[in-house]
Amino acid sequence: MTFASAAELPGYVPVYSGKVRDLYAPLDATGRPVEDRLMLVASDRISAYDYVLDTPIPDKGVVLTRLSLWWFDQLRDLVPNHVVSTDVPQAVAGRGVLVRRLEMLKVEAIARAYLTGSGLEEYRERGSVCGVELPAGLEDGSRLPEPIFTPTTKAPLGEHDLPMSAVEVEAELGREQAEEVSRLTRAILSRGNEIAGDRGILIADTKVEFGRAPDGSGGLVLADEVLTPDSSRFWPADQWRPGRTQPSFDKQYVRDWLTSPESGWSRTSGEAPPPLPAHVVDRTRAKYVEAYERLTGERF
Ligand code: PZK
Repeated sequence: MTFASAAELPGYVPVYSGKVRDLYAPLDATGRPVEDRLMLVASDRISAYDYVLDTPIPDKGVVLTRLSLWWFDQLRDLVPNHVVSTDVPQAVAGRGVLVRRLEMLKVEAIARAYLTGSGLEEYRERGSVCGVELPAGLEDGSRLPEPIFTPTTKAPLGEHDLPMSAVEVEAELGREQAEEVSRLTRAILSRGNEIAGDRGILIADTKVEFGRAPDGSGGLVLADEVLTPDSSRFWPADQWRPGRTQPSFDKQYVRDWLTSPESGWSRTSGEAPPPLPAHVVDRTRAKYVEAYERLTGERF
């Protein structure tokens, strides 16, 4: 399923469909879109190796929505957020959130606390990441001395985001706001790791999105989802061992099965991955629930 049909969501019109989440505009009593609100809906879809898989993970949308709402609370003293209400239609109960419609910044705000992925590649080529000089001798999974800001462009769906230099971010946002986005993004990841570290999860990096009120009043507002395993790399703290690819807290069973002979699939085949077997779905669902329960201390 790609899009909950309009028939299932009376009073809302689809605005945009992402890989695993959808955006709707609420309609007023006269059938016109309410211009200052949106509804964000997290689906049970899961992506791996750049594909959205055919097999949903039951409750993933609800778990990640509840986790994001919990984080917004934990971050309230750092930055205001876009959440208005969780009073949404039954069809998206628990995974839909009504939010303030903002003017979104054209920058993907990424912070990294551990070195991996494209940050590691850049470090190996240049000894720095996004203009930040780093100590020698770091390896895949090394903890950075402090979180660094590594912004990217927002590429259209299906394309990959590209790194942005400090000069490009300043050209887009102005110096003051660029500095504020960098400071807040790093502070969000620091706070995330202060909380998660005690609970057995490392947050290697995270992507957040900021907006501002369309009338120009007020400052930056934290939008989208925050510090979920979809927007961040979660690693199990007890398996952290720099010098190798770290296991993913949530997606490791999916990746292991897809790349195993049992799946019959090859990453390089260009073909879509096969449906997941029930045991992989069950164990993956359990990892999302475990992340939620460990972090929040609440039963799902
Ligand atoms: C907004 N996205 C990304 C999220 C998707 C796509 N508060 C807001 N105001 C205006 N625009 C957005 C938001 C938020 N959040 C977010 N694109 C626009 C996105 C979820 C599902 F399909």
